Amino acid sequence: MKVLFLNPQQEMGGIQCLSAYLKQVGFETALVNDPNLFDNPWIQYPLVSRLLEDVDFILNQIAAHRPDLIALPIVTDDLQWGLKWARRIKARMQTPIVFGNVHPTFHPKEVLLHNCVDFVVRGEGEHTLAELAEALMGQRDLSSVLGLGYKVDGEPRVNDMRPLIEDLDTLPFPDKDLYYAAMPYLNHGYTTMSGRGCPYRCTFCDNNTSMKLYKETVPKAQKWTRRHSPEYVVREIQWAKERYGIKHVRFNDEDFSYDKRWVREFCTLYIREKVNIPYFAWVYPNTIDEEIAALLAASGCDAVEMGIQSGAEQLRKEVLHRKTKDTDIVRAMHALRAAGIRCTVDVIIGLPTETKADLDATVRLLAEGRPWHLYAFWLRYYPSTEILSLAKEKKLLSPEQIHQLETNQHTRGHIAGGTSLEQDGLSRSYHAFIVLLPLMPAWFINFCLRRDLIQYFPSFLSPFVLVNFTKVIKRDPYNEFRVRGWLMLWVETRGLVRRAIARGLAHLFGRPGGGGGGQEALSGGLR
Ligand code: B12
Ligand code: SF4
Repeated sequence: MKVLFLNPQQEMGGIQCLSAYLKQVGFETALVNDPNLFDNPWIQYPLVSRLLEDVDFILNQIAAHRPDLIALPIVTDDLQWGLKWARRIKARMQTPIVFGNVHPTFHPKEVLLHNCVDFVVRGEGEHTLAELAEALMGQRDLSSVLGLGYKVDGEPRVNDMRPLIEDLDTLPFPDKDLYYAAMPYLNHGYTTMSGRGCPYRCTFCDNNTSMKLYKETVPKAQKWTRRHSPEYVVREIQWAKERYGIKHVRFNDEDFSYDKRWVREFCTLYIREKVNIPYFAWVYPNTIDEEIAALLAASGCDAVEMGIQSGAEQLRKEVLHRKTKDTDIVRAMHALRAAGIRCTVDVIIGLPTETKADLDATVRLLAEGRPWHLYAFWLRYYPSTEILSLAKEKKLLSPEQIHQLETNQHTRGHIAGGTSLEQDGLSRSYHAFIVLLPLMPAWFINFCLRRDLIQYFPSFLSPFVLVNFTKVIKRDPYNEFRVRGWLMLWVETRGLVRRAIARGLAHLFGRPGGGGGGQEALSGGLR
């Protein structure tokens, strides 16, 4: 039994966990990547993308693997991408298709109503996917697989949720070989997670929705936030260092420092075992004080990213359900700077009920904290989040907009505009100003605030271009995303050009092929 994952351009942590587990229990796995260069959550030029898409190349690769099950990770922004590929695959082969990850977790029936999707996996997928594979081999009944959605006579059936995995240390290390073989540029920087779940309840976030889903549907008491032991994490990084010669680690946990005891143990062990690999982590403002910042720095943490979202304390509390005080945010930024850790902060623009005074408060807070770098995103309303219910309640969205959001026809990414309603000139001026703020001297920011000048800042400037401009000026000595981004663009574009030339030559000289994967492989993979 071979499970093939179709990957949407990014390095997907969940797929690496699934593949490692499937291999551990005796299945084969494979990965085919869709480079999706010009139509992804960051860059959206659908026309260019359609012109440059190499559909046959990807389908041929899939067929060449002769998979028994094709699995796609589907976050909400990728639903249309997933459906497009599932339809294309179904037009060429009968292999069953399963969708997993957040979107099918919350909307299993809607996803199953599409003819091209045979199964959905809800929540953590390791055991469910392995049991689905067993069911396809005739070793168990589909109705017995917790967390699975399937069809009976075309009608969606959704089984009960599966309890969460309690002891994460029982899981194998993520399957990096799978990704590095298909996308060699990813081996610049090692990404992983030291745990699962996040203790907070932000209204715009699917972490909150997932936690609620588990609480409501799994009878046994469930601990949503779980952590690997510090020993496991140190062993994993040592293993990665030896196996891949890694130079930097990126911990993708939502909040690396929510448990001070764990952080103390981890940092002490990381130093004692002489891991000596610098790392990046995401942190939450309440959890950073002088002690934790110093500990993180001593163990090798060189950069963090921290969401503050808005400088308006009341709005943060009432609309976002983030109970952080302004003073905590400023203290965290100062503690990190004093410890020598570069701090990037994230803010969201276009929040429901946000006023000009709230935007001024955000600028004021940032001017006081002085982050090293920052990202300003537009709000993106995801279906099933609390903030969408709030916007509906306050009648901030029209029925058409709600329909578009709930059926996911509206997929502008966070930088490209999100689904904020407040994309008027004023918000756009503030957005552009905030993105450039790390490059401005404090006196200039305060001057603009005092004279109320930000509203006149050019609103036509593209935040995407501005963010990249600030990154050129404030260079991060080791930013795996930057390195990978450029390498990916180079490798994938080169591949595209080479295949186009090969095809042109083949056409000129009347020879078939040139599409990669080859006709032989293609016909072999058709069922
Ligand atoms: C790290 C991260 C990233 C990284 C790496 C991408 C990745 N997914 O690994 C980067 C920065 C690239 C990224 C980008 C984006 N991200 Co992100 N990201 C995360 C984060 C914090 C961790 C992901 C992770 O590794 N989890 C650990 C693994 C073990 O859990 P998992 O991914 O859920 O996988 C398990 C199950 O879901 C399931 N499963 C997952 N995939 C599949 C596939 C199949 C076939 C099956 C059967 C099961 C299955 O089994 C897995 C193992 O148990 C999550 C939040 C979270 N905690 O999940 C957000 C999250 C996934 N991201 C989110 C968003 C919005 C994005 C972007 C759209 C942002 C943007 N506008 O650019 C892009 C989309 C890119 C993409 N195609 O995924 C949202 C998605 C919300 C939604 N409703 O869709 C999340 C949930 C954050 C949030 N709380 O709201 N992200
Ligand atoms: S802290 Fe981040 S991951 Fe956690 S609930 Fe809030 S937005 Fe979501």
